Amino acid sequence: MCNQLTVQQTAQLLLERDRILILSHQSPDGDTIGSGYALCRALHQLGKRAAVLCADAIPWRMTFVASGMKEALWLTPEQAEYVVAVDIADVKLMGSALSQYQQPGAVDLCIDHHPSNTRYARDLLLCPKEAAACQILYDVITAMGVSIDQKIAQCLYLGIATDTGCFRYSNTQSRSHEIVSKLMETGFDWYSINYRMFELKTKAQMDLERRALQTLHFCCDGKAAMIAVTQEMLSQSGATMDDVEGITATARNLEGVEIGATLKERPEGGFKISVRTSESVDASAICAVFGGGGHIRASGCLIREPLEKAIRLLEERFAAALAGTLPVFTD
Ligand SMILES: [Mn+2]
Repeated sequence: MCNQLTVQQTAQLLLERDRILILSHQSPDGDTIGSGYALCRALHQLGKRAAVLCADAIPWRMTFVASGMKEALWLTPEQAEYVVAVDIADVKLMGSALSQYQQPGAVDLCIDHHPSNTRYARDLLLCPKEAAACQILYDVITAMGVSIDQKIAQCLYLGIATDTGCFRYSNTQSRSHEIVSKLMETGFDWYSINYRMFELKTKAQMDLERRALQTLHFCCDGKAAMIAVTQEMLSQSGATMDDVEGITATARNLEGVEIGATLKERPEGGFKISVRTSESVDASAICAVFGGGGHIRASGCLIREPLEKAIRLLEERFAAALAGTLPVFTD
């Protein structure tokens, strides 16, 4: 049984609780981390004990969210009496390290913006129209009567900037700018967050990009482009697969290209394929052929074949997709 709550009810519920454990999803992004730490800081400001728990460490670009936390108010997972999940659409996304919170009834409250939320929590504040979970957290924290200081502001900003691609993606709302305008009144340092999140590259990352870009390869009369990232490139550059996040967009954003794909080699073999397409091509239909799926403009799948074979299979599918002869799967 899942109760749908309003912002006011959610704020009221949190005000009545103490010893609150906040969960973020695995491979954390700025929105789940920003939501978690903003809420945690707001609860600390009210004198409540609270902590954030995530299966993975906070990525180094985002570690500022945890600076100067009130350690006396932090708690261990065992001390928790109330569990809140933020920006987590499905319990599976918590990661196997947090399997105990994936049992039915383990999560008391979920605050999320994914339309695909599986309603696993007892109480749910789901606002699928919001560009970022941090936009919902802004409302909840304000409704709790907490005054938003610079530390909370930078957490909320991190989430909104992350999920809107620094206010460039089509999901960016006037409300995103309105909230950020309020946050900026606190005088927090937004420039350094933008710099760390959207501009700064490590040398290893640059080296990996250089190696990967050498594999850039066009097909279908220049209407499709592919880039491969192999395990060898990772070890040669000292980078990780997270460091090539932007490269799929690079292939798709080339002039005249309607299908951009990256082939990322897995340590256990085979390739994880990410496909991005223009309006005229269905990325999920391309990936469905290989047992994958996702969104209409951005999808993924797995191909358990050597690189050359994987490229050949993709080329065939891309040609069919561009010709409009791809079979359409309904699920
Ligand atoms: Mn999000």
